[in-house]
This record gives sequence, C-alpha cells and structure tokens, in this order.
Amino acid sequence: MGLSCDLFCRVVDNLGDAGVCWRLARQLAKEHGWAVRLWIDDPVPLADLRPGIDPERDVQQVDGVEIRHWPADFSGVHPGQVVIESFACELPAAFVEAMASQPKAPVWINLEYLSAEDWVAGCHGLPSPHPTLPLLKHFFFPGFAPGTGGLIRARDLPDPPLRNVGAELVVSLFCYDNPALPALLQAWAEGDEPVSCRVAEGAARQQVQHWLGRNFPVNATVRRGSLELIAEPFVAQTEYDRRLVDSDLNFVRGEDSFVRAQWAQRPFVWQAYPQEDGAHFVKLEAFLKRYTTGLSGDPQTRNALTNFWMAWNGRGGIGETWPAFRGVLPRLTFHGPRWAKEIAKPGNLEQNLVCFCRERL
Ligand code: TRH
Repeated sequence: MGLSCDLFCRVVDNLGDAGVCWRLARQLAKEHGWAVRLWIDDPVPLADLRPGIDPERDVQQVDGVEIRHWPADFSGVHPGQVVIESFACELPAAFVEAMASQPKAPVWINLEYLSAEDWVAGCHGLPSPHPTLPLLKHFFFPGFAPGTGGLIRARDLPDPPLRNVGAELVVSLFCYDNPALPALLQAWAEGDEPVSCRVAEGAARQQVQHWLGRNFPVNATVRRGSLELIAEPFVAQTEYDRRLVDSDLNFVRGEDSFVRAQWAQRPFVWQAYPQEDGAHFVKLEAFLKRYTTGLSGDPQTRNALTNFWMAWNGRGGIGETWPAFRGVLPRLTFHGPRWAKEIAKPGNLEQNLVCFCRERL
C-alpha cells in the first residue's frame, strides 16, 4: 500500500517548479500508489502543464493526485506520512507544528534543485534536525551519478527509436531570453540545409518575432531562406515530451525539459537558468564534464559540443560554432542512448524516494 504524502510547491518563476512537482506527484501516485496531496501556491502554470486542471478550484483530483490551492490557514490539516518540501519552499509554520505533534513524525524531505556538481552525492540524504521541534529534515538531491537520488523517469518510458535526419533538420526551441539566438537563426536561414524550427510559446517565440521584424503569432509558419519557423502553442507536458522525441535536435532550459531531453536521447543543447553572478556556468561546466566523458575518445565531437553549448550560454560566437556542432550531430545521435544508460544507473528518483522514506518510517 502506498504512503500518504504532502508535496509542497511554490511557483518561483517560469514553469519548472510546477513542472517537476507535477511530474513527481503523478509518478508517485501512478507507479507507487501513494496518496499525494500537491499543495501549490499558483495553480495557473499547472493548468497549462495539464489541461483539465481548473486553477480556480481549491481542491481537485486529477491523474490520481489531490491538488490543493495552498491556503493561508492549515489548521486541521493532518500531515501525511511523508512531507516533501520542494526547492526549499518553506512549509507553513502551523503545518510543521502539526508534523511535530504526530505520534510518529512524518519523513520530511527537502527536494533540491538538480545539479551535476561533484559535491551533490556527498550531501544527498543528509539529515538536518529542526532547531526547536523533534523533527528531522532530509536533503534529497536529484543527480546523474550513483550516490544521488537519480532523475525522475517513468518506469514505462519507452526507449525512443533511433532517428536519422531526413530532408530537413527538425529542431525544437525552448529557451530564456538569449542574445545568441538571432545569430543562430541567421546561420540557419543562410545555410544550405533546410531547417524546420518548432518554436515554443513564450520567450522563444517573442525573440523570433523580434528577429523577423514582423508579427509571428501562435500557429504561424514563416520561412526565411532555408529556415522554416513554426510558432507552437503551449502544449501539455506529455505532448511536449513527445516533441523532444520527434525532433533531431532539442534546445531546452531549466531543469525539467533538460532532464526530458536526456531521456528522449536526441542531441540537445541546454540553456542553464541565467544567474547574475554567473553561477550557472558552474552548473553548466559540471554537467558538460559528465556528459562529455563518454566522448573522451572523440575530441572533435567533445570540443564542437562544448564550444557550441558555451556559445549558447553566452560565452563564444554561436555562428562560428554552429557548423562544427552540426557536423558532429550524427555522432551525438549515438551518444544519446549511451548517456541515457549512464544516468539510469542511480535508479529513478521516485523509486529511490520510496525506498528512502520506507527505511525511515
Ligand atoms: O520553465 P523553466 O525555465 O523552469 C525553471 C526550472 O524549474 C529551474 O529549475 C528553476 O530554477 C527556474 O525555472 C526558476 O524550465 P523547465 O524546468 O524545463 O520547466 C518547463 C516545463 O514546461 C517542463 O515541465 C516542460 C513544460 N512545457 C510544457 O509542458 N509545454 C510546453 O509547450 C513547453 C514549451 C514546456
């Protein structure tokens, strides 16, 4: 029988906080029979990720998950056996008091942001006593290597079929504001190869519209030289996952689409969430170090990928680095399945979380 679980999510900005929490909640309910209550402070992004969710309702049951609009007053709410505080979102004080007054204290998990940095495995699972109450909070780190919590991955996720580039290079584009984008679009438009770019709603479509110098509304298709641009509507998370499998090259960002692109096993480019102090480069370089380990025998591919990724994140010329990166895409097509096997080694995050909690109940 599954455990009862309260999963708390504060929507900081963008979609990934809700995206990660919704995916985790769905998986725990579907694959482990957990009774999950997802407390979210802004249900609007959730309604975008999963059409059918009504952002106006305080309580609703969707895909086996009880979705609750995070109320001001938690009095009378009985904590579950497991409490997951996502991304250190800070639980309501009354709820923490209720946790401490349970005959058996819930297993308290702090679900951390994903990082490829080496220190993560050493911190994964560490307990931290509450300063005044008889409660222990455990730091649960997703990750790419054994010793971490692993990555969220549905058990029934099929291995995608190998895909070879056809008459045109099919690209999916999901990014933050990115000064490198105009030069990349120009390189594609002026190149010899037909490129069909599926542009995600939001920052990507607005930047393309600015580059075009004309209106580029959702569902529009516009051509510039060898480049076809398709303005995609925002689609359900499950459909977005499929788009990543159905493309030759995926530009992703943040955390959840970054992970999905790796399970899709297609060549991909990640834009790390930009931070003022450039701290995102630490995360970017830590990931590249892991991801290119399997390419150590192929310095041409490793260098072409590293140079293009750094240029996409603001360090280097995107037009100069695109031809070499395009040239190694066929080799990266074979690197994707190898990398997916590598990141599956820690086991998936949901399974690791279930075991972690059962051991502490
Ligand atoms: O939206 P993001 O940039 O979210 C980020 C990350 O959560 C990051 O960790 C956090 O620090 C930052 O916000 C504040 O990118 P991410 O994580 O890929 O989340 C996007 C979600 O949106 C993902 O689940 C995919 C989903 N999506 C759709 O469901 N449909 C779509 O059409 C598109 C483009 C995305």
